[in-house]
Formats: sequence, structure tokens, C-alpha cells
Amino acid sequence: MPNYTTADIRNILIAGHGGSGKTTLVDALLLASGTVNRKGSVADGSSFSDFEKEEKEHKHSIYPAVLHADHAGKRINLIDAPGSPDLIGQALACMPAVETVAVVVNAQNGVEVVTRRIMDAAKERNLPRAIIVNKIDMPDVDVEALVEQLRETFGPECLPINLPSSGGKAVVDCLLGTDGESDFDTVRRCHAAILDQIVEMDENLMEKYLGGEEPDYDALHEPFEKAMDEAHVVPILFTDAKNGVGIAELLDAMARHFPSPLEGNPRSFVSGEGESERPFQYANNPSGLLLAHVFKVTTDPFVGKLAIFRVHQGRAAGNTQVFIGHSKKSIKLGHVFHLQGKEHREADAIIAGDIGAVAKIDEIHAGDVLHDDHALDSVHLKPLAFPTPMYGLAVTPKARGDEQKLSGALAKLMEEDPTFKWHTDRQTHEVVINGLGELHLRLVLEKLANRGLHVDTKPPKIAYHETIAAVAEGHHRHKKQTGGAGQFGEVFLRVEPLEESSPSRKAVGGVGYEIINEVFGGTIPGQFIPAVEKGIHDLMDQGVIAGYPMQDIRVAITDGKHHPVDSKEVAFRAAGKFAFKDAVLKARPVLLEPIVNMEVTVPEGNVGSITGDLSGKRGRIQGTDMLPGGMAQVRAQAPLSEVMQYQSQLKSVTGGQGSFVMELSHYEAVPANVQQHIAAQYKPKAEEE
Ligand SMILES: Nc1nc2c(ncn2[C@@H]2O[C@H](COP(=O)(O)OP(=O)(O)OP(=O)(O)O)[C@@H](O)[C@H]2O)c(=O)[nH]1
Ligand SMILES: [Mg+2]
Repeated sequence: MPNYTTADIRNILIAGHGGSGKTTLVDALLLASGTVNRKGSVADGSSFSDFEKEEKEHKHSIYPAVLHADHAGKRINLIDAPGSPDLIGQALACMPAVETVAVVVNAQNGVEVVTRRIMDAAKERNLPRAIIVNKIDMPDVDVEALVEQLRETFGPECLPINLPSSGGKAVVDCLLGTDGESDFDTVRRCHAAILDQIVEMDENLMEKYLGGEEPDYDALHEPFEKAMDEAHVVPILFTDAKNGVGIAELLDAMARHFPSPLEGNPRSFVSGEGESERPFQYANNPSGLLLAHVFKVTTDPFVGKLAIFRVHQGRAAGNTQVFIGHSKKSIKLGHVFHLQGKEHREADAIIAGDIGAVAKIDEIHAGDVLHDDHALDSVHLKPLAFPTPMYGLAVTPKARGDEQKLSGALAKLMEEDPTFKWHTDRQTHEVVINGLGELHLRLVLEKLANRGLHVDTKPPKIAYHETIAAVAEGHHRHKKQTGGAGQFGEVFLRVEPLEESSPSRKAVGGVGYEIINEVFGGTIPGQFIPAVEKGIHDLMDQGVIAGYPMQDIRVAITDGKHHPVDSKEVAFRAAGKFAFKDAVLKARPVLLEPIVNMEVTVPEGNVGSITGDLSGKRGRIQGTDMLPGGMAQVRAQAPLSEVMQYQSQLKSVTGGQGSFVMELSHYEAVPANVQQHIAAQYKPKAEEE
């Protein structure tokens, strides 16, 4: 067993915008705690956190790494997430594993795109946050203005607990400290501001404090931690990770004030599905039954598949039998490890609150729950939304015969990254990959190449959907007489648009429809209804206008006729399909196209041409924000079909200085002329009836 208890653990996600210094900070924390004996460096490829081949080549993080620093009797687990906007899915996926999200802000740049995204996502998930302002050594940083910006953007609960001093060469405590020199504001004023906020959590403490008594660290832990849990305080700390300034103070703060697994806000585990879904209470207690959540899987060159999990209850001991989700078959866990970057340290058990890993178990997938009790078999974490990736490429292997290998590799990558998707196009049979931006997919192609898989790429076809805009009725009689036995089935039905709010319709972009049976008096005998439904399904899948799947349609089967001898399933399946087609053609069929949310980052001088260009592409500009360093961000919505090749257009306008990410917003009807054009190009296979 480890020499620490659940109460001694701190789980902290280090997230924030690219280049803010997260990895450097983690390397500094490891060194300062004495957990390692040298300082890792991103620049020379010796970082404990950025250890993967691609990370060393690019000199920035691409995958989250799990590390730990032991300090003051506490085990501080640190997850270092990549900061590129394209890779935000990786940070989001790690949130269920931690009690605290520490957002690193580059003192020079202030609030950036990913700063905002992570702050919002952590708040949405009810996770306590801290802000670490890094790079305070850089020339011309205006820390005072930055604190103002943080408070304006994220709320007045963002309050410094230390302050830079000696021109950024040191930090001075203002949580308990009342005097000392600081580079801006006064220690006394900041001390009063943060304490006023914290004592609100504890009446007793407040009384004493108002009576002039200063609290000590022990008295502060509980109210401080509680204030973080309730987002009543978001502590701000200052560091220069490169030169080790503020690092010891940060370690102290993590150990002293940040919530332990026993104190942090509980994760939303639920049992059952749909209507029978209930919140599931668990206890962060090592002696209970095992409940662990796999938040990340990776492929390790030495040990193969590695599943990284957070134990929420009980303990995951090596060489024991566990169940995966609702599978009734138990598997043997084998060795369990603590991770220190690429190093795996074997442990007897991973206790409640801790983070560990297990290797070589193909049956374990990201999002799985590991447990050791059948009674827990329907327990899972309430799924959280990830951005839906829409930037796509159709890929074909350069070497013949690599198709199988390619799909195997893509399936692995998809499991490792919740915002990477791949599928085979139904019409073109091409393999299509989707990511959040150009960089995202470029990294995927690089990873494939490193595994010996080289591919050609081209833009994929747009995934249109079809739907209807009106109510209509349809009818078809299927009758065949070939020699002896005949086929007979007749169907009447009605179609209507299915509103977005209908419970039977799935999430945005999901293909939702509903079929109801209103047949009265057995005009279609019960046993043939499934055949009619099958026929409707067939056409839903094939589409009517241009060969795309249909969605958001309610179909009511209303009436029909049968024949005592000739009525057969095939007859009703055909009748159902063509009655549905008859109805759809009368119900003003429309083609829906995907609309994407885009965030385009360009030099300020290019904003005019970028917004002009996007407007010309049927885009809607939603806002422009100035960013540090003479850059600006344009937020817009645009039809995917118009921005499929955006990378090359952006490159030519900005001379390679622009970047963008896109995600699915919703589906919308295409303009009539576009629909006519697409429908005219569609040549359905001759239909046999
Ligand atoms: N001057 C100065 N440089 C720093 C500091 N922290 C990090 N750097 C430098 O900033 C650059 C980026 O640092 P990283 O630690 O890789 O940043 P990151 O946030 O992990 O970046 P991503 O992994 O791409 O998201 C490196 O060149 C670091 O040496 C700091 O406090 N002061
Ligand atoms: Mg990094």
C-alpha cells in the first residue's frame, strides 16, 4: 500500500493555452518537490511530461501526461494537458479524473482562446479552479492589468493568494502575510480581499477574524477548500516556471489548500439508462467496493495498450478479478501502475482517490467503469459533451493492401482522442477522418506515418441530411403475380416534420426519427408491421432527394390491406418503402447541410479580408476579439461545404500566419438553388419494384 491516504491526495489538471508554460511548470514542480533529481526541459527534449516522439519533434504537448510530485506528505497527481485549440478534447477528457483544474495563463498574453474554454468547461463540470499566471519574468508584463482582466472575464472571485515581488524575481504570500513588498497593489489590501471572501464560508472564523484575530493555515484549509468547491474563490498564483520562481509556494498551496478527493465535488455517476437513470452515491473510501473510471487510453510502444483510470471508491489491486461496465465476465487486472510520465511504477494497489494504469487489456475502453460487484454493473459517468469535429479529409493508403491496417490504426486513435472521428463514406466508400482543425489532422497523419502508414488525402464529400418541411400522406400497393404464389401488401401512411424538442429525436446532428403505428382493426396484421417499418428504415437510410440519410421525420402507419394467402413480409416491406417515398415527395423534402462554428485566429491586419471572405461564403460573423501580439480572433458560423478547403484559403490570405478550429453547430436547410443543383447531380440506382 502507498505511504499516503486518500486524504493526502491532490488531483490537479494543468490546462491552458498553448505555450503558456504548463509542461515547464510541471517539470519545475517535480524538481522542486524532490520527486526527480533533474529539471526536464521541453526545448531539449528531456521533459518528464512531453516524452512522446511527436512531442519532442514539435516541442509542445500533444497528449496529456500523468505525473506526480510528493510534497509535505501529500501525493500531488498532475495531468499536463496540451494547449492547442485543436487538442482541447484531450484536456476535457481528463476532467473527470481531478478535483481541481489549474489554468495556466501566459502573463504576456493574458486571456487566450483556450484559457476561456477551459475555465468555462471546468465551471460547467462543477470543478474547483485555480489560475496560475506564469512567465512573470518576461519584459513588459503588466500583471496588475492582467489580474483586472481575469477578474473582469471570470468574476471577482478570482483573487491572488500571492503576488509577484522584486520585479518578478520572487513571490510574496498575501493569504496569511500582511506585509512585504509586492510589484503591484499592496499585500495588505490583497490579504484583506481574499480573507474577506474565505471567512464567509465559516461563521466562527468570520467572527474571530472581524474581531481582529488572524487565522492560521490549519484553520483556513476547510473554508478555503470549500470556497474553491463552490466557486466562491478562484485563487490566483504567480510563477516563473523557467527560473523556478513561485514554484515552492505553488506546491505548498496545492498541498495545503486544494481539495482532496474526500473534499472535492463528487463526480456525476449514475446507474441505469434513460428513464430509470438515478444518481449513484459512492464513497471515496479505499475499503469499499471498487469503482474506477477509465478516462484515457493510449498505446505505449513497450507495454501496448495502456488504460489510465481514476479510482473513486475501493482499491484497484494487482492480480485481482474485475468487471468492465455491464459485462458479466470478469477479467484479470494484472499489474497496476503509478505513472510518472513515460515511467510505470508497479504498485500493490491504487487506492480510492488515486490515479493509476493497467496495461495490455484490450477489452478496456475509454469511458469504461471498472468494478468488482455485479450490483454496480449499470453505473457509469454521466456523459459530457465534446465538440463534434467537422474538419475532414478523405484518406487512401499509398500502399495497396494497407486498408485493414489503416482502419485498425484509426480505430485506436479514435479511442485515444474524443474529438477525433473516422468513418467510411456510404456513397464513395472512402475512409474519412474528422478533427477540430488542420493541425489536429496533420498530427494524426504524422502519427500514422510513424507507424508506417502513408496516405493520400483529399477533401471528403459533405455529409448532407434530408428531411421534410410539411405534412403529407402516402400510399402504395405492392402486387405481384408470378406463376403460382403472389405477393400482396398495401400501406397508407402519414409523414410530419419531427420537432427538434421531441424526445425521440437525438442530439444535434444525430439522425432522429420516429415511427408510430396507428393501424386500426388489423387492416395490416400485427405480424407485418415490422416489415413495413423495415421498408421505411430502408428509405430513411437511402434518402429521396440526393441519396443522404433522412432525419427529423415522424411516420404514422395509418391503414392498409392484406391478402390471406399472398401477403408476405417482402410485400409489406416494399409497400412501406414506396408509400413512405410517395409521402416524402409530397411533403416538401429539403436537404440539410452541416453548419460549423469557426474560430479563426489571424493577424489584426487581416480581419477585414477574413470577415469579407467568410460573408461571401454564406458565413455569419459573430464577433471579433483582439488578442495579444497583434492577433485577432474572428468567430463565425458557416456552411461546411463552403469552408472545406479553408486551410489553403486562410494560408494565402495570411501568408501562413492564420489558424482555425471548427466544430458542428447544427444542420440547416440549404438554399433552394443549391438543393436543385445537388439533386440534379444525383442519379439513384434504378429502383426495382
Ligand atoms: N521566460 C519564461 N519562459 C517560459 C516560462 N515557462 C515556460 N517558458 C517557455 O515557454 C515555452 C513554452 O513552454 P511549455 O512548457 O512547452 O508550454 P506549454 O504550455 O506546455 O505548451 P503546450 O504544450 O504547447 O500547450 C518554452 O520555450 C518554455 O521554456 C516562464 O515562466 N518564463
Ligand atoms: Mg505542454
